[in-house]
Amino acid sequence: MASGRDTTVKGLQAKLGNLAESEYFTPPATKPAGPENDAEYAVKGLDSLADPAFHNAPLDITDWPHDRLRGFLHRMLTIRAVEERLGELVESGDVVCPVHLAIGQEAIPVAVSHHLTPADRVFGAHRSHGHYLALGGDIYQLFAEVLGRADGCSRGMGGSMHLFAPEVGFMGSVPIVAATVPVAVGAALAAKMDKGDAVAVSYFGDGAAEEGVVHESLNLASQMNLPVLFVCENNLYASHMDISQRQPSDSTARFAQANGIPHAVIDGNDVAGTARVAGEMITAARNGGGPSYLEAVTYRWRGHVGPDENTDVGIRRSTAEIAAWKRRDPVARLVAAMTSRGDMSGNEPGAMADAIRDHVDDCAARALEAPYPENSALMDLVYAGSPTPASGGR
Ligand SMILES: Cc1ncc(C[n+]2csc(CCOP(=O)(O)OP(=O)(O)O)c2C)c(N)n1
Ligand SMILES: [Mg+2]
Repeated sequence: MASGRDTTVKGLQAKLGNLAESEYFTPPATKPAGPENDAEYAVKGLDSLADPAFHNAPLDITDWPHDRLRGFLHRMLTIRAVEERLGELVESGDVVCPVHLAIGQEAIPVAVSHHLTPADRVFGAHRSHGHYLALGGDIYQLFAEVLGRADGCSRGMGGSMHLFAPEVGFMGSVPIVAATVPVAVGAALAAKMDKGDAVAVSYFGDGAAEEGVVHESLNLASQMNLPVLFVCENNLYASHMDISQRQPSDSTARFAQANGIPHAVIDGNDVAGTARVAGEMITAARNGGGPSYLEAVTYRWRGHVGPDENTDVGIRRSTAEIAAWKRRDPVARLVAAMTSRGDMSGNEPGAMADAIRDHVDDCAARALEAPYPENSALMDLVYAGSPTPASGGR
């Protein structure tokens, strides 16, 4: 390195960290005088929803029957067990594709999927294992996909960030940030033209909300009154930068407001509350009410990519912050509410988690033994007319 520049990944990450911590990304202590200081133009923030000291009590489950809540718990535990196992497989070197874990965010897709059927059209992005699993996507095929095996849900050609399970309504995830948002709007237009009651769902992050195409999509969906639910999983980070360094408000719902779309900003770690609001929005979309925007505030326990916690790259996340958010654990809060109402006895949640982990481990073990695709399959699935995973069998 004649120039003395450090171009290693660690070096570049250190540089990114320095830049991100520089004055350019430090929000002003007081906002400059201007229309944004007028009440009429006030930009609402997340307030206590972004503070893990709040919203960590047991959930309000008053209106929810026991078996529904058990179903929520089972799905959330499944997502967590799968992602923990995937993290181990990254650490052991068995998984070589980038893996973005959503441990801590499980409640949102479980709550939303509760109201969906396979006729609906759901789209995700780079952090979508939970979106796929919450709809009932096959666990073995997910492991096989992330391990690059021929049995994978995308035939082992896509890896963690290209999941596809049309049999449960999951129409695809794509890691180009925000790329599936307009595709979901197109699917909603198709659903409307079909004159049925199917809806589209678009999951995206707070970082994606900074992409221009999201704003075009919101505008079009509003103007055409399309049956689409925008679900912004606001985990307060895009890669290694906190939202306070990227946007003048930590809430993205103002973009829906600007486009005349009904919106709600909620605790995304409350599966019962999220399901209640998502249900109202999806029902409205099915009945011709057009689009809605659900901003669900949450936090990912692991780093941007891979199993570690990102306490040493980019904007370093403090261990205290991570620990505080773990006290807003969507799983533990549901368990606490169910046990205090008498829905579950002391050791039942643990037994359920153990049984799920056994099944997940079995799926992972089978996937590790599964064959890779043949080299001759490389050009399959590239052009229209080639066999698709849905039609070509698995
Ligand atoms: C168009 C585009 N720009 C940048 C990236 C790199 N990138 C991948 S994920 C990500 C952050 C996304 O943040 P957010 O939408 O909040 O989702 P999260 O990772 O928090 O779930 C970025 C910038 C990309 N994949 N695509
Ligand atoms: Mg984010």
